[in-house]
Amino acid sequence: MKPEFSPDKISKNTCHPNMAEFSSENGVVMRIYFLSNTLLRFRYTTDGNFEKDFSYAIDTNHLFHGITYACIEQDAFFELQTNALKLEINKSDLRLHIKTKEGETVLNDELGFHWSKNQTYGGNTVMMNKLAPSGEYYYGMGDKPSQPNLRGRKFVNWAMDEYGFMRETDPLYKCIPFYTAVVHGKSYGIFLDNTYKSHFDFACNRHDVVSFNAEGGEMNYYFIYGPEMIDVTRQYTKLTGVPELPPLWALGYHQCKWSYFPEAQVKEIANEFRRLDLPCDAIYFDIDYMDGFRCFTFDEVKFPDPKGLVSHLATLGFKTVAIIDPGIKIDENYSVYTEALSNDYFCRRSDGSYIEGKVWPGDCNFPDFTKPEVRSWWANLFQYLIEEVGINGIWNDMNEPALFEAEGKTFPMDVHHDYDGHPCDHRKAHNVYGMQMTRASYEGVKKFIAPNRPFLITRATYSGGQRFSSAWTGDNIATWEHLWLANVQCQRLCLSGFSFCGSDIGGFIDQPPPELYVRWIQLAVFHPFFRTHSSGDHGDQEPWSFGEEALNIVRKFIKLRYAFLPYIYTTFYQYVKSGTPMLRPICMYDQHDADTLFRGDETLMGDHILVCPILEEKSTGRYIYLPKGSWYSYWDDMLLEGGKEHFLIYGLETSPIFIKAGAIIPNFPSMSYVGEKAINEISLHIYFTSGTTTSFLYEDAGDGYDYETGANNEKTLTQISEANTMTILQETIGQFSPEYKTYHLIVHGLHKKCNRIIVDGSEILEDKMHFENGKLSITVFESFRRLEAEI
Ligand code: MIG
Repeated sequence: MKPEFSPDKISKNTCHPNMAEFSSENGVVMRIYFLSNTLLRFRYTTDGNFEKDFSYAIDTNHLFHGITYACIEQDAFFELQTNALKLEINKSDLRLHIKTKEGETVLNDELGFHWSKNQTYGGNTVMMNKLAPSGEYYYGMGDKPSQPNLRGRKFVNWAMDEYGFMRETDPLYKCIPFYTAVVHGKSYGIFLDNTYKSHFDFACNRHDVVSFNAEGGEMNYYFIYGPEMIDVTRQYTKLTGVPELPPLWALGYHQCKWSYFPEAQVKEIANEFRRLDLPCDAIYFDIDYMDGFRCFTFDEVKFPDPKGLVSHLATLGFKTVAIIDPGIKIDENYSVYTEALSNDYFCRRSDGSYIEGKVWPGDCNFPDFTKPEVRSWWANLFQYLIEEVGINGIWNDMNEPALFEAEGKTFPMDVHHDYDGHPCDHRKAHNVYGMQMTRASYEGVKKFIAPNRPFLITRATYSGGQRFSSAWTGDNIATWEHLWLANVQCQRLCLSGFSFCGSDIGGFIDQPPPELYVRWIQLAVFHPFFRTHSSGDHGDQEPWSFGEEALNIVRKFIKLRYAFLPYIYTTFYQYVKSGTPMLRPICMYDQHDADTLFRGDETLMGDHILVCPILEEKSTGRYIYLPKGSWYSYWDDMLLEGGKEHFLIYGLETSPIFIKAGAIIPNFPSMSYVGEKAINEISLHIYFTSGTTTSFLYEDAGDGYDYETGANNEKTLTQISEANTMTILQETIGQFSPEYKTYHLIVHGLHKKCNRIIVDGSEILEDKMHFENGKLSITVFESFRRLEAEI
């Protein structure tokens, strides 16, 4: 083992306004930045010199501007205090103890910061050990295909193309070195903002130690205190940024395959969706649309008139998304290549030659997306696809970066990167390469799609990449295990600040049996990104490819997605506004309930819908743990008590969906695609229960930017009920005038008709109330403020 070093006695300390600095006798300097009462940043250098402070992850617009803190010297340690936390720093070895203000332990250093020297490349491997008390559990870490609760596991962060990955394959495509921990009801998070290959060990090698280290750079991590887990994710997400609101169509159903071509096939697929009454908003062009896999070109034989095709699809209500890879074909007759070459935009190796790698087009060079000038050039290339051809969204693939036949399947480590003016080798830039590609693509799409909103999707990314693009989980397989994985990975991404995510529905590799495809659709209806994709070389994967029964069920569920769109869009808005994850594992819903801490199947989508996939073949039902509280079973309005497991029956035509009692869920009328027709009414499903429950509805034009200047509504809908009365209050902030003028209210869970209903002072006539199967329905004005019902 290499010799390891650790800090010794503190020789000096300085308390600056928002930052404290401690130096040890052997040259270590630790800085603690007090960003907020609950958000702290720690940096260490071993030779007294800090690197220039630069991060791709941190959102430059974040609002954690720093706070003042108290610094008290004790005999054995320094004590630093915020309004929420107390830190103790040992004078003898710089080790750190984090407590609540009240003095309860949150997190203790074990060995704390230590390092070894990197003899091959120079610099250090920087390491951190923390104590892992029993009963502490770990979650997060991006796309790791592992059990939800990570205690006992270890992971590597290094973006990798893993075709046909399996459970426990590590690393995968994405690199999000962030986790949250729950310990005896309290939660905190750690974000290691270091882009080198990093390793996290959650009490695996040593049962009582959590460690994280990086093979270069600085020990630079953030500590985030909740104490609620959801607030840890929110703070992390605010720190690393949120995306802008997507166009509403991006939350509809998307159909993809590698690849739909020629033109006639694309049209046929589109027609089939409309003929079979299957709602769908987007169709994808995978790599075969290109001329010899040259980015920003179309194959003239397969697609003689791309612009005509795209506008034809638009008349059918389809948006189009086209793939773009980072590899640029070495071809002197290809302008993208010659432009990049003459401007020196390609990545070079240490001997000055360009990095050449084989991908789909054959030998390629690769733009250095970590250079601002290269990003603006790349952004401008989208003028052709977006503005001229009329493509609506962009898909970035192979951006780990992935190379065929290369050692390690990626660039050699001596490749140079600009890193926005902080030149470095590939060891440091590898994990951000994909993210910087999506950043450049985002800038381009945004520019040319104006006045509409951009939509992007990527495979590789780093912390903060959620600002630029949505993501999918990569090349999965049509197996039941992968259905389980899709569920776990999407929840994990949401926990890790990356909510706009989904999996290839049905599996990318191999063909799913009809039953698996149906179960996958049933899960993905509640994933933020909802797309079927397949490698296409083993049969078809359109909703009609699995027989009549499957088609009818799939149609019903895609329609359900469109019905729930206002709820899903509201959930997206909460993500954008507050960093609130869209999918919330039930441990995040109730971290104080120990029964939630190991479960991964059940999940909340937004505030009030709980879903759970059916994960087994020929299953007719399953055990489901409902968190504390009361829940309505969606299909039959049966009211179930939470805080325990229920065995419930689900034939193939239904899946576990529960609505929190008290919630008000908005639904759209049926449609074939977003914007097909004016929305003339929204249904509000009110789930009756005693007590007070608050629900939200966010609305705006669904595209464009008028919402930024006030054309949006934040509606708060509150149900206040007792056994015999129900009051519904609506408060609206905003100046958006929706097309619809009325709500169709449907009250679930009543045993009889109401005696009297008064809306804004006027009584609703008997004959305007309908009562059927335990549901009461009435129509009220969209502008109503107060409804009172006597039951
Ligand atoms: O080497 O573009 O994950 O979604 O269909 C395969 C072809 C390249 C990998 C992506 C997949 C996509 C495929 N791509």
